[in-house]
Amino acid sequence: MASIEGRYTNASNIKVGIVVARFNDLITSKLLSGCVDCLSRHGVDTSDLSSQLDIVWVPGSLELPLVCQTLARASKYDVLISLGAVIRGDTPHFDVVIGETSKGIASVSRDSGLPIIFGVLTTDTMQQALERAGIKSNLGWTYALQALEMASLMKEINS
Ligand code: INI
Repeated sequence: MASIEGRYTNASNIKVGIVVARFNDLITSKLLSGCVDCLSRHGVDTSDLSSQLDIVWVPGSLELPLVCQTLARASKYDVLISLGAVIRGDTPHFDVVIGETSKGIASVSRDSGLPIIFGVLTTDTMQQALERAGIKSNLGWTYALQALEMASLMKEINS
């Protein structure tokens, strides 16, 4: 029997791409800083000259799938993290934005075989989003941990 699982160590040899939406930048920039902090504390070089981390900004969550697909096709990354914030109170087409974004990212991940962490916060209010982006905890940290685990797991399975 093989028991296979991802590890959080050896992060110094993985390449991470983060795609982050500017829409609701107050939230997404906090998710991004939580993400980068977690990656850095696990050994990923997050300096400006790093060859381990690229950060790509897009206008809104609806653009995340296309840019994730483009990065996946570049075959440079072990894992991608998509970051966005869709807040129900602020948009009548909330369901369209979150539905298309989540389906798009899942489809790119399956089609490319590259793990893509779904870090798009979906909340009813800005207050709830703020609580998940730093006031209480920062889910950006959790998304980065999940990215490290999945990058490691896929390497293990494919080795
Ligand atoms: N994009 C978001 O990331 N979050 C939102 O809540 C949102 N709202 O409210 O509409 C949003 N819209 C922009 C959308 O993602 C695209 O950038 C835009 O439609 C251009 O294609």
